[in-house]
Amino acid sequence: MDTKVKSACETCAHFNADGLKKMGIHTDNVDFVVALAGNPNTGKSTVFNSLTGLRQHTGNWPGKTVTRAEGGFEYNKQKYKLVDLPGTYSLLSTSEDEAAARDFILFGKPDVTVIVADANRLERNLNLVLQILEITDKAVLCLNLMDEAKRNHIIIDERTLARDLGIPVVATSARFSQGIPELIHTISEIANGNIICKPHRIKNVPSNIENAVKTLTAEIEKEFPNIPNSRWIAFRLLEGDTEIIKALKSGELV
Ligand SMILES: Nc1nc2c(ncn2[C@@H]2O[C@H](COP(=O)(O)OP(=O)(O)OP(=O)(O)O)[C@@H](O)[C@H]2O)c(=O)[nH]1
Ligand SMILES: [Mg+2]
Repeated sequence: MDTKVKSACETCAHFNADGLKKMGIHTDNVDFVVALAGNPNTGKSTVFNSLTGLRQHTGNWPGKTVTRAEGGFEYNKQKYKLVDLPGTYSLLSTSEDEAAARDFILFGKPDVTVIVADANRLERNLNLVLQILEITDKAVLCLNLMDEAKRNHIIIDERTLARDLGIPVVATSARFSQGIPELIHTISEIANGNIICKPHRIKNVPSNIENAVKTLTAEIEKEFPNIPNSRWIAFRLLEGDTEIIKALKSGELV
Protein backbone atom coordinates (compact mmCIF):
# COMPACT_ATOMS: atom_id res chain seq x y z
CA MET A 1 0.00 0.00 0.00
CA ASP A 2 1.31 3.47 -0.89
CA THR A 3 1.53 5.33 2.41
CA LYS A 4 3.24 8.42 1.02
CA VAL A 5 1.20 11.47 1.95
CA LYS A 6 0.71 13.68 -1.05
CA SER A 7 0.71 17.45 -0.83
CA ALA A 8 -2.40 19.40 -1.72
CA CYS A 9 -0.65 20.53 -4.91
CA GLU A 10 0.15 17.00 -6.06
CA THR A 11 -3.43 15.88 -5.67
CA CYS A 12 -5.08 18.84 -7.35
CA ALA A 13 -6.36 18.37 -10.90
CA HIS A 14 -4.45 21.36 -12.19
CA PHE A 15 -1.12 19.84 -11.18
CA ASN A 16 -1.81 16.58 -12.96
CA ALA A 17 -3.41 18.14 -16.00
CA ASP A 18 -0.75 20.57 -17.11
CA GLY A 19 2.39 20.23 -15.01
CA LEU A 20 1.63 23.22 -12.79
CA LYS A 21 2.69 23.00 -9.16
CA LYS A 22 1.49 25.83 -6.98
CA MET A 23 4.29 26.79 -4.62
CA GLY A 24 2.48 29.32 -2.45
CA ILE A 25 4.93 31.64 -0.71
CA HIS A 26 7.97 29.43 -1.36
CA THR A 27 10.08 31.31 -3.88
CA ASP A 28 13.65 30.24 -3.07
CA ASN A 29 16.11 29.44 -5.87
CA VAL A 30 13.78 30.44 -8.67
CA ASP A 31 14.71 30.16 -12.33
CA PHE A 32 12.60 33.12 -13.50
CA VAL A 33 10.83 36.20 -12.15
CA VAL A 34 7.46 37.10 -13.68
CA ALA A 35 5.64 40.40 -13.07
CA LEU A 36 1.87 40.84 -13.29
CA ALA A 37 1.08 44.39 -14.40
CA GLY A 38 -1.97 46.16 -15.74
CA ASN A 39 -4.71 48.70 -15.14
CA PRO A 40 -6.61 48.49 -11.82
CA ASN A 41 -9.34 45.86 -11.58
CA THR A 42 -8.32 43.77 -14.59
CA GLY A 43 -7.89 40.49 -12.66
CA LYS A 44 -4.14 40.47 -11.88
CA SER A 45 -4.63 39.12 -8.36
CA THR A 46 -7.09 36.53 -9.66
CA VAL A 47 -4.43 35.27 -12.12
CA PHE A 48 -1.84 35.40 -9.30
CA ASN A 49 -4.02 33.27 -7.02
CA SER A 50 -4.73 30.64 -9.64
CA LEU A 51 -1.00 30.21 -10.38
CA THR A 52 0.39 30.31 -6.83
CA GLY A 53 -2.48 28.83 -4.82
CA LEU A 54 -2.31 31.88 -2.52
CA ARG A 55 -5.30 33.98 -1.61
CA GLN A 56 -4.20 37.49 -2.39
CA HIS A 57 -7.29 39.57 -1.78
CA THR A 58 -9.30 40.42 -4.85
CA GLY A 59 -11.87 43.17 -4.81
CA ASN A 60 -14.42 44.75 -7.02
CA TRP A 61 -12.97 48.21 -6.93
CA PRO A 62 -9.93 49.74 -8.60
CA GLY A 63 -6.64 50.02 -6.73
CA LYS A 64 -7.24 47.05 -4.43
CA THR A 65 -3.69 45.67 -4.33
CA VAL A 66 -1.63 48.36 -2.64
CA THR A 67 1.72 46.69 -2.15
CA ARG A 68 3.21 43.98 -4.25
CA ALA A 69 2.61 40.34 -3.32
CA GLU A 70 4.98 37.52 -4.17
CA GLY A 71 4.32 33.84 -4.69
CA GLY A 72 5.67 30.95 -6.67
CA PHE A 73 4.79 28.16 -9.05
CA GLU A 74 6.65 25.34 -10.76
CA TYR A 75 6.06 24.41 -14.38
CA ASN A 76 7.97 21.79 -16.35
CA LYS A 77 10.45 21.47 -13.47
CA GLN A 78 11.32 25.15 -13.57
CA LYS A 79 10.57 27.49 -10.67
CA TYR A 80 8.98 30.87 -11.17
CA LYS A 81 8.53 33.75 -8.76
CA LEU A 82 5.36 35.67 -9.55
CA VAL A 83 4.99 39.28 -8.42
CA ASP A 84 1.46 40.74 -8.23
CA LEU A 85 1.64 44.51 -8.67
CA PRO A 86 -0.85 47.25 -7.80
CA GLY A 87 -2.95 48.40 -10.74
CA THR A 88 -1.62 51.39 -12.64
CA TYR A 89 -2.93 53.49 -15.52
CA SER A 90 0.43 54.86 -16.56
CA LEU A 91 4.15 54.59 -15.95
CA LEU A 92 4.32 58.39 -15.95
CA SER A 93 3.66 60.77 -13.05
CA THR A 94 2.24 58.00 -10.90
CA SER A 95 0.53 58.24 -7.54
CA GLU A 96 2.41 56.84 -4.57
CA ASP A 97 0.98 53.32 -4.66
CA GLU A 98 1.34 53.17 -8.43
CA ALA A 99 5.04 53.97 -8.03
CA ALA A 100 5.62 50.49 -6.56
CA ALA A 101 4.36 48.92 -9.79
CA ARG A 102 6.30 51.32 -11.99
CA ASP A 103 9.59 50.75 -10.16
CA PHE A 104 9.31 46.99 -10.33
CA ILE A 105 8.52 46.92 -14.04
CA LEU A 106 11.33 49.37 -14.71
CA PHE A 107 14.05 48.20 -12.38
CA GLY A 108 13.07 44.78 -11.00
CA LYS A 109 14.30 43.20 -14.26
CA PRO A 110 11.49 40.62 -14.55
CA ASP A 111 12.21 37.80 -17.03
CA VAL A 112 8.63 38.05 -18.31
CA THR A 113 5.98 40.74 -17.78
CA VAL A 114 2.38 39.60 -18.02
CA ILE A 115 0.23 42.60 -18.92
CA VAL A 116 -3.32 41.87 -17.79
CA ALA A 117 -5.91 43.87 -19.73
CA ASP A 118 -9.70 44.10 -19.56
CA ALA A 119 -11.04 42.86 -22.90
CA ASN A 120 -14.09 45.11 -22.39
CA ARG A 121 -11.93 48.25 -22.19
CA LEU A 122 -9.14 47.34 -24.54
CA GLU A 123 -8.59 50.78 -26.02
CA ARG A 124 -8.12 52.42 -22.63
CA ASN A 125 -5.90 49.55 -21.44
CA LEU A 126 -3.63 49.79 -24.49
CA ASN A 127 -2.12 53.02 -23.17
CA LEU A 128 -0.27 51.16 -20.42
CA VAL A 129 0.42 48.16 -22.69
CA LEU A 130 2.29 50.41 -25.15
CA GLN A 131 4.18 52.15 -22.34
CA ILE A 132 5.34 48.82 -20.91
CA LEU A 133 6.40 47.64 -24.37
CA GLU A 134 8.65 50.71 -24.63
CA ILE A 135 10.77 49.35 -21.78
CA THR A 136 10.63 45.57 -22.08
CA ASP A 137 10.34 43.18 -24.97
CA LYS A 138 9.65 40.02 -22.97
CA ALA A 139 5.92 40.41 -22.41
CA VAL A 140 2.61 38.66 -23.00
CA LEU A 141 -0.79 40.32 -23.16
CA CYS A 142 -3.33 38.47 -21.00
CA LEU A 143 -6.68 39.52 -22.41
CA ASN A 144 -8.85 38.87 -19.37
CA LEU A 145 -12.58 39.07 -18.56
CA MET A 146 -13.33 37.37 -21.87
CA ASP A 147 -16.53 35.90 -20.38
CA GLU A 148 -17.89 39.42 -19.87
CA ALA A 149 -16.63 40.52 -23.29
CA LYS A 150 -18.56 37.64 -24.87
CA ARG A 151 -21.68 38.67 -22.98
CA ASN A 152 -21.16 42.23 -24.23
CA HIS A 153 -20.79 40.91 -27.82
CA ILE A 154 -17.26 42.25 -28.04
CA ILE A 155 -15.18 40.36 -30.58
CA ILE A 156 -11.41 40.80 -30.53
CA ASP A 157 -9.17 39.58 -33.32
CA GLU A 158 -6.42 38.21 -31.09
CA ARG A 159 -4.11 37.18 -33.93
CA THR A 160 -4.12 40.64 -35.48
CA LEU A 161 -3.65 42.22 -32.06
CA ALA A 162 -0.65 39.96 -31.38
CA ARG A 163 0.82 40.80 -34.77
CA ASP A 164 0.29 44.54 -34.32
CA LEU A 165 1.75 44.60 -30.80
CA GLY A 166 4.57 42.17 -31.58
CA ILE A 167 3.93 40.03 -28.48
CA PRO A 168 1.77 36.93 -27.80
CA VAL A 169 -1.85 37.46 -26.75
CA VAL A 170 -3.66 34.92 -24.55
CA ALA A 171 -7.41 35.21 -23.93
CA THR A 172 -8.48 34.29 -20.38
CA SER A 173 -11.40 34.30 -17.98
CA ALA A 174 -9.27 34.10 -14.86
CA ARG A 175 -12.21 33.88 -12.46
CA PHE A 176 -13.14 30.58 -14.12
CA SER A 177 -9.52 29.45 -14.73
CA GLN A 178 -10.10 29.55 -18.47
CA GLY A 179 -7.01 30.16 -20.58
CA ILE A 180 -4.67 29.83 -17.58
CA PRO A 181 -2.84 26.70 -18.92
CA GLU A 182 -2.20 28.56 -22.21
CA LEU A 183 -0.93 31.56 -20.25
CA ILE A 184 1.53 29.44 -18.21
CA HIS A 185 2.77 27.78 -21.37
CA THR A 186 3.32 31.13 -23.09
CA ILE A 187 5.16 32.54 -20.03
CA SER A 188 7.44 29.51 -20.10
CA GLU A 189 8.09 29.82 -23.85
CA ILE A 190 9.07 33.48 -23.47
CA ALA A 191 11.20 32.85 -20.36
CA ASN A 192 13.10 30.07 -22.14
CA GLY A 193 13.61 32.09 -25.30
CA ASN A 194 11.40 29.87 -27.48
CA ILE A 195 9.14 32.80 -28.28
CA ILE A 196 10.98 35.96 -29.28
CA CYS A 197 8.86 39.10 -28.86
CA LYS A 198 9.34 42.05 -31.18
CA PRO A 199 7.21 44.86 -29.78
CA HIS A 200 6.49 47.76 -32.04
CA ARG A 201 8.16 50.88 -30.72
CA ILE A 202 7.88 54.55 -31.52
CA LYS A 203 10.02 55.19 -34.58
CA ASN A 204 10.96 58.34 -36.45
CA VAL A 205 11.87 60.47 -33.45
CA PRO A 206 12.77 63.98 -34.78
CA SER A 207 16.56 64.32 -35.13
CA ASN A 208 16.97 67.11 -32.54
CA ILE A 209 15.14 65.02 -29.92
CA GLU A 210 17.01 61.87 -30.95
CA ASN A 211 20.34 63.70 -30.49
CA ALA A 212 19.33 64.98 -27.05
CA VAL A 213 18.17 61.51 -26.03
CA LYS A 214 21.45 59.95 -27.18
CA THR A 215 23.53 62.50 -25.24
CA LEU A 216 21.43 62.02 -22.10
CA THR A 217 21.45 58.22 -22.40
CA ALA A 218 25.25 58.21 -22.52
CA GLU A 219 25.42 60.48 -19.45
CA ILE A 220 22.95 58.32 -17.50
CA GLU A 221 24.89 55.15 -18.33
CA LYS A 222 28.17 56.78 -17.29
CA GLU A 223 26.70 57.76 -13.93
CA PHE A 224 24.71 54.52 -13.36
CA PRO A 225 26.47 51.71 -15.28
CA ASN A 226 23.96 48.99 -14.36
CA ILE A 227 20.77 50.90 -15.05
CA PRO A 228 18.30 49.23 -17.40
CA ASN A 229 16.07 51.36 -19.62
CA SER A 230 18.40 54.36 -19.79
CA ARG A 231 16.80 55.50 -23.04
CA TRP A 232 13.34 55.50 -21.46
CA ILE A 233 14.70 57.51 -18.53
CA ALA A 234 16.30 60.00 -20.94
CA PHE A 235 12.87 60.63 -22.49
CA ARG A 236 11.35 61.19 -19.05
CA LEU A 237 14.11 63.64 -18.10
CA LEU A 238 13.47 65.60 -21.30
CA GLU A 239 9.79 65.75 -20.37
CA GLY A 240 10.72 67.03 -16.91
CA ASP A 241 9.09 64.08 -15.09
CA THR A 242 9.59 65.20 -11.48
CA GLU A 243 9.15 61.70 -10.02
CA ILE A 244 11.92 60.25 -12.16
CA ILE A 245 14.21 63.22 -11.51
CA LYS A 246 13.65 62.81 -7.76
CA ALA A 247 14.19 59.04 -7.90
CA LEU A 248 17.41 59.40 -9.89
CA LYS A 249 18.77 62.10 -7.58
CA SER A 250 18.12 60.00 -4.49
CA GLY A 251 19.49 56.84 -6.14
CA GLU A 252 16.15 55.14 -5.32
CA LEU A 253 15.80 53.68 -8.81
CA VAL A 254 19.24 52.12 -9.14
N1 LIG B 1 -16.27 37.91 -14.81
C1 LIG B 1 -14.98 37.89 -14.51
N2 LIG B 1 -14.56 38.49 -13.40
C2 LIG B 1 -13.24 38.47 -13.14
C3 LIG B 1 -12.29 37.81 -14.00
N3 LIG B 1 -11.05 37.97 -13.47
C4 LIG B 1 -11.21 38.68 -12.34
N4 LIG B 1 -12.51 38.98 -12.12
C5 LIG B 1 -13.09 39.76 -11.02
O1 LIG B 1 -12.69 41.11 -11.15
C6 LIG B 1 -12.54 41.71 -9.86
C7 LIG B 1 -11.13 42.31 -9.76
O2 LIG B 1 -10.19 41.27 -9.76
P1 LIG B 1 -8.74 41.43 -9.10
O3 LIG B 1 -8.02 40.15 -9.35
O4 LIG B 1 -8.82 41.93 -7.71
O5 LIG B 1 -8.14 42.59 -10.03
P2 LIG B 1 -6.75 43.33 -9.89
O6 LIG B 1 -6.28 43.60 -11.28
O7 LIG B 1 -5.82 42.56 -9.01
O8 LIG B 1 -7.17 44.69 -9.20
P3 LIG B 1 -6.22 45.82 -8.53
O9 LIG B 1 -5.38 45.13 -7.51
O10 LIG B 1 -7.20 46.78 -8.01
O11 LIG B 1 -5.40 46.42 -9.62
C8 LIG B 1 -12.80 40.60 -8.85
O12 LIG B 1 -14.13 40.71 -8.42
C9 LIG B 1 -12.58 39.32 -9.66
O13 LIG B 1 -13.31 38.21 -9.17
C10 LIG B 1 -12.79 37.17 -15.18
O14 LIG B 1 -12.08 36.61 -16.00
N5 LIG B 1 -14.15 37.26 -15.39
MG1 LIG C 1 -4.82 43.14 -7.32
